[in-house]
Amino acid sequence: MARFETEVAGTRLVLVQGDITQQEVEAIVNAANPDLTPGGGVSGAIHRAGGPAVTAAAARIRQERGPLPTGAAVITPGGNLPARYVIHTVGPVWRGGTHHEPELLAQAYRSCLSLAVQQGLRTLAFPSISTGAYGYPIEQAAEVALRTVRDFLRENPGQLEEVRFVLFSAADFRAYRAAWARVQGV
Ligand code: AR6
Repeated sequence: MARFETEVAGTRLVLVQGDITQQEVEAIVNAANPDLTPGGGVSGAIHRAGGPAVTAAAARIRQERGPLPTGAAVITPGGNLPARYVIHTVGPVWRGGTHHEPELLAQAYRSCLSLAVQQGLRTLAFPSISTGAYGYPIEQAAEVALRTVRDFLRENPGQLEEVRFVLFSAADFRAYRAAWARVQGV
């Protein structure tokens, strides 16, 4: 499986092709819907693998706080996953790029990173948020994702040991690898 590793301000930044439900990190991120129901895509897979502990905790948060706004994040236990926690965030639905999609996507990544640091977590894995059912073009999403993570790591040096992007397909991995080359050039 394809893998790429670099370093940003003392944190390992890893791109890997794979299944996020199998990652041995402290927390994995879920590309959730505002109601925090299992749904399909990566969210369905995470709820299936994590089991009722994940789905029930997410339902409780939904009941207490209402729908999760786009760009926000909450944390639940990881249930049966190798990861101890799941951080659920809602990315933007792509509506042509003129509805603040880049800002909202960046906010989703930042919310997850901040929550992980707040909780004292050291290793975190992201899927490619918004690039499935929500339709965000992957080349653009990858660039926002990587620039946002790079900037956060520079602003919070030494807080995280590893941030990993787990890309489901070889094509998605290549898109992130190419986006990293563009982001680095800036
Ligand atoms: N591991 C890693 N990545 C995965 C996995 C997996 N096991 N499964 C799918 N992906 P999506 P979104 C990739 O649609 O666009 C849900 O129904 C997938 O190939 O899961 O943010 C929610 O309930 C794609 O590249 O998330 C929401 O309603 C990426 O994960 C909605 O979809 C994201 O695709 C959220 O849409």
